[in-house]
Amino acid sequence: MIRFLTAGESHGQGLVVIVEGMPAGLPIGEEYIGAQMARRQRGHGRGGRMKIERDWARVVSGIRHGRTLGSPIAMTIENRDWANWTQVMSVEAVEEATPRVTRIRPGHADLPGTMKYGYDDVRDALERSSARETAARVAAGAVARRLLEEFGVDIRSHSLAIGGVWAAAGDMGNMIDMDKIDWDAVEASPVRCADPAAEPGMMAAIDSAKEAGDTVGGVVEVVAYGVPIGLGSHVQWDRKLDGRLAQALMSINACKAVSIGDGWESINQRGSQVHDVIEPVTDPGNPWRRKTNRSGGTEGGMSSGTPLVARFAIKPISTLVKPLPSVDLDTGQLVQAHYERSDVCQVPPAGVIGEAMVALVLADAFMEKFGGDSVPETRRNYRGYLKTVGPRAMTPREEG
Ligand code: EPS
Repeated sequence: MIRFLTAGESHGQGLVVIVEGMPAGLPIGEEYIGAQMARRQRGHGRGGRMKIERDWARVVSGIRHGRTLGSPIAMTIENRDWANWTQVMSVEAVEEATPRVTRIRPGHADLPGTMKYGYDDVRDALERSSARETAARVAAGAVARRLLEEFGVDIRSHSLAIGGVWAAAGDMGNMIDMDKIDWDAVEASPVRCADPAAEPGMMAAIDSAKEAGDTVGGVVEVVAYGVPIGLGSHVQWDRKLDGRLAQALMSINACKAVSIGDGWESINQRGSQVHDVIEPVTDPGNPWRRKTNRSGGTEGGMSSGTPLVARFAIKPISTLVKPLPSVDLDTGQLVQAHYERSDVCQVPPAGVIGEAMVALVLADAFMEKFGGDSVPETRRNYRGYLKTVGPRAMTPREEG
């Protein structure tokens, strides 16, 4: 079982993450994790904070001489901005009065968080609910990604839509031809878009929202290639891989919808148009090929062996330069919502965060299926299993 926990407030000293359950002997280091974290910091529509931060996960435990030990991997990520917040975010009680946030932002955790925890300062809710926390998830996800790489799993993402501008390939009802995506171009794109024709429109949508003191959302697609057949399970609701992916992606800040494969598009079609025909097996080493991948790589709550395709929607960020009318926490009277420096669009970083969450779910399902306390042991189990997944007449199986 691979699990992780994060800690940290947006303007506190930093973030902390512990990843547990990684097998021993996995080659990894801070450079590898840092490269993933740098990807999260980029993107058109990011605000001033990303100019301050140089996100780097310092490994405190669990890795020795460039290899995992099998023990919990603990990492810390410094908030450089902390230097500007030492009084406001002081751990110890402070003498001088700290200005309180009382103007509630609709759409953020401000109101329910403040009511639930009995706070008198909205900052006590907004600090932890900030998307700053996703830096820690990307650090954890990098470790999971490194494990999956050892087994040929490659996880990518791209922006399908931003501010109402859709990538042509993302036309609802048509699955993208994954083989045609130039992933290097996606990495170079300021909006992480695979369609160069849509990129200027997406950037313009961000720019015009910024000019208007507003924000925009969009849709991200995460693709995982090389996922073996049979991760997850059909036998219990909480073991279903698609359900676990949906929970993980929905937990990303500002995420409002998740779909797998054709998802919402499939409701307008007949069954014969929706399911992926299985082709006759000519190569037992590469069985169960499909003509299409409308299912997005899961059937019955398990991976089906085709690329895993998950989409998720990110709403426009709720912190607005031109704030919505709201109410004051103390008086209940009409005020303008609080404005605190923020981003105009979180869709490009959301792709990197989505990859991290998919990696963590897949790595967990992978270790559940193959087990092992060291990478060689996991590899033996993995290879042994793959020998059994062809057509029964072509795949001799060991006697029980
Ligand atoms: C973020 C850090 C935050 C925001 C953003 C994401 O830093 P600050 O509040 O100091 O600008 O830029 O958070 C949000 C969009 C949000 O709604 O909370 C980061 O590290 O990604």
